Amino acid sequence: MHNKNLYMTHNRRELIKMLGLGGAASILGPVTAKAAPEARRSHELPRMSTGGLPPVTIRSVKAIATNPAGANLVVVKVETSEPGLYGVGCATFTQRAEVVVTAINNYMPDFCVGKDVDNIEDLWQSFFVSSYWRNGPVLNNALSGLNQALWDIKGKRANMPLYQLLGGKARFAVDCYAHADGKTPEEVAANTQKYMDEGFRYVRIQQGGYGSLQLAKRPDWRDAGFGRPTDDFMDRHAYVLAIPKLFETVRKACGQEVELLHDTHERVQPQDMINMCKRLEEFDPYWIEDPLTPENMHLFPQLRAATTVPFAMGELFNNPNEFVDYIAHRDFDYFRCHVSQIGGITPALKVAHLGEFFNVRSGWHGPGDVSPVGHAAQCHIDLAIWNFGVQESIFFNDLIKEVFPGTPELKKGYMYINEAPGLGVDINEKLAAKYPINNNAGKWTLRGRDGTIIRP
Ligand code: GCO
Ligand code: MG
Repeated sequence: MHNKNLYMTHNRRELIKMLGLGGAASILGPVTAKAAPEARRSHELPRMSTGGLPPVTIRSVKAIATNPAGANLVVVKVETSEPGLYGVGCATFTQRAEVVVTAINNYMPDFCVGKDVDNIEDLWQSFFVSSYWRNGPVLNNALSGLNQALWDIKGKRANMPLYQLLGGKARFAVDCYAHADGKTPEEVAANTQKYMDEGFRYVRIQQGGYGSLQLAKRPDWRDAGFGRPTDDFMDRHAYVLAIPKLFETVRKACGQEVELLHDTHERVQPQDMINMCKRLEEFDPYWIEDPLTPENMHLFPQLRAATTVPFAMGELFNNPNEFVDYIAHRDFDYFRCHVSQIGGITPALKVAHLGEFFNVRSGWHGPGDVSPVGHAAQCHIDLAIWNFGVQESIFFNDLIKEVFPGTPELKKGYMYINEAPGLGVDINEKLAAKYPINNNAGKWTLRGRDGTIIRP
């Protein structure tokens, strides 16, 4: 309800509906071209957009950062020359949120103000190369915020939910997985059963988070005073032996039907990965996630050839082109893009469509460090693409829903967006400002037995 009232007050669109497109253009043509004087620089001719109406141009671009539930979230708000018409987009890089805010506020207004909101691809391509050096996590997140906001505006101007512009629904709702954890396999099995009882068909199982750190004894480097007390220690051996037992216990307790996922989080040596996956095959995992670090991708064909376990890969990829070869060689079965890390909806659609030709399906990254705007964006894509796999989901608490009105709903393991125009999610700036971001988003310092850094 929130979105419909807000956006339907615009005289422009009602006038168009009343008069029908053609008539309006002839009436409004010359007058409105003057509507956005600041949009036109001296050497630019007046531009006419769809249906002969003057273009709606970008009036302002700004970052809104907030941390209402423990994760730094950043969204971009794009306001337009049409009063009350604006869009929001996710630009969340939680570990370096402040730098993304600077990139947005210091570089985007000058680049975007006055430009036609309709030309999403042109704005993506031009901002993408505007820094000459490109494809880093900071600038791609900033670009994603702009890009998602423009798609939001496009949907509002068309008065349609975004998935309609992407081709409509290919399924009735978005199947999601829940996260079951626990100190022991029995505890994880009990939590898995709980999610199954709530209606989830897919459950990701972890024993003590990533790398099962609680299984590790006190490492020698701590006694040697090496590293910091806050550094984590992972015993790879304990982990590689524990995960097959975890799957065995959960399968015995919860049955064969539930789809079980696991995230190795790039923490295991390639050879250990092969051995562990071979021992997991009998438990029919739905996917094993990020089995290799981005630095070890050249070993994927070897891993792939050694086991039948399905793989999901890529939340750490920033460059959308990084997916091309591996998808074309079918080295993995699910692409795990963090949509804002690769630059937003526009590149995500391209990765998804590429995947269809090689039967590689989606598994967009969707933890707590994706804002509800970002969750909605990938939900719209999930509804429209054919090669949908499964969607990572989180439970949004009431405060998050207040800060982000229109946040997608999770029911019986399905995610539902609301049918409002655009992305369907807004941000309450006043409330968001009450929860400032911080820069202690985890140091990710993980060490092996002798203190050697493990890439997390
Ligand atoms: C996942 C991810 C996350 C990341 C986190 C980093 O599969 O959901 O691995 O949990 O660790 O997004 O900030
Ligand atoms: Mg992951």
